[in-house]
Amino acid sequence: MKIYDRPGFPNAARIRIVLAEKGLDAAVEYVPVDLIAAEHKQEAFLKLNPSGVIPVLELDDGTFISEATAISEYIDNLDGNPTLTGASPKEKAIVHMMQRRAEAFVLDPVGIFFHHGTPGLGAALQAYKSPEWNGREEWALRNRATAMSGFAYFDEVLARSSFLAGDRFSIADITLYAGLLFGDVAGVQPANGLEHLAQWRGRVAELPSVKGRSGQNLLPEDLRRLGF
Ligand SMILES: N[C@@H](CCC(=O)N[C@@H](CS)C(=O)NCC(=O)O)C(=O)O
Repeated sequence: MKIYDRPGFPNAARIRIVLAEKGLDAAVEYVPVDLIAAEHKQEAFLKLNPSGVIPVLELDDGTFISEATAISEYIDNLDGNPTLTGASPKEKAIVHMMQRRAEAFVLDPVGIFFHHGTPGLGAALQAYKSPEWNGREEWALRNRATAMSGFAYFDEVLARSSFLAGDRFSIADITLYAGLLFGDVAGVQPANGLEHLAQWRGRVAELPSVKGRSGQNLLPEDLRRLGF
């Protein structure tokens, strides 16, 4: 299997955590995609994923699978013992629902704010993003507000259960965790006092599949090019 991604990007981190949870990191060859040079918007990459985003999984038979959730489901089911995407029909449905909420309430709006309300990944990629228009700033700020409400919503969920979909760590938690990492970079952070969310984040950060993984840090060369 090959994974096309870039270390340190939130959707790349989702897959890297799934692979670590399943003990499959060594089974994968990583192919770096230069997001800052907009490599993922060029024809060669668009043939792999017409959405023009990473991550993409390439199977040994040449099949390309994109969308972090689809890739996660594939990896989780490979050993016939899904632990991150639900085992029973009810668990699967609840994980799916909460995962989608984590995307829609936090990860996606943080991404919109990052790309449209900040300089994002720089000039080369900005050319592929939305043009300047009068409503752009308001749209970015609305998405930041959506993410802030999402943080509060998940704080309430986590007051009632250990993880987003119940007692078990799942891809829903991984998506929200990636959203929080992305939020740190984009300047969209939970309000003070969301204690359940903060405690959950601390617990997730300590998981062996998450803790100290270099794949969660942006490459130094990328940081330099972005002016950090
Ligand atoms: N819905 C996609 C989102 C993937 C995504 O947005 N990936 C980011 C990197 S974390 C990306 O490629 N961004 C580049 C861009 O937006 O041009 C998924 O679940 O895989």
